[in-house]
Amino acid sequence: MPLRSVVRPADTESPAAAASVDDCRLIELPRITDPRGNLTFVEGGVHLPFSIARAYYLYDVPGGAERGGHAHRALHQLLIAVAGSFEVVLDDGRRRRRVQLNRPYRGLLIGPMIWRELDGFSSGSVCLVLASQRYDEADYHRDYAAFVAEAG
Ligand code: T46
Repeated sequence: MPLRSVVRPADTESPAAAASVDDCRLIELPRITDPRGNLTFVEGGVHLPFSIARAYYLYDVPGGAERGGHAHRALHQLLIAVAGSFEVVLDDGRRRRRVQLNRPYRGLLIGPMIWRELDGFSSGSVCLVLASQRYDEADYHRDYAAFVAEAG
């Protein structure tokens, strides 16, 4: 999967059925290296193709646990392993691909109508998520069969 540091605006016009796992891309974020410790920053609309409406993070994830297991109808998100590592399975209803996140300066951009499952969390890992919209349960597809029917 290619790394890209230049973002293009999120496509909010295309029908959801056009979503593909190939549209999920890794973004390289700025890194300010310093003997005191490194710093990475993210600006919505600059490093991300959307404005940031919400941030949340997963932490204290027990070994063997799985998160996700759903898709979003309209939400765009950037996932970053700000500590440790984990893996993300991406599924557009036709194909699946697995991506490992293990750098705090690299994010995985996931658009609407992509089923995601997170597993393989290392001890002490933290998954930071920057999202384009505030939390809305109505935006979730939590039933895989219904998701595939709509995605297909
Ligand atoms: C995603 C993966 C990576 C809220 O109240 N506000 C929020 O912003 C979020 C994200 C969740 N919640 C509540 C909803 C549930 O009662 O927290 C509970 C756990 O949520 P969920 O089971 O959806 O958590 P994950 O880790 O399976 O999924 C989350 C996101 O929901 C999802 O968008 O892509 O992280």
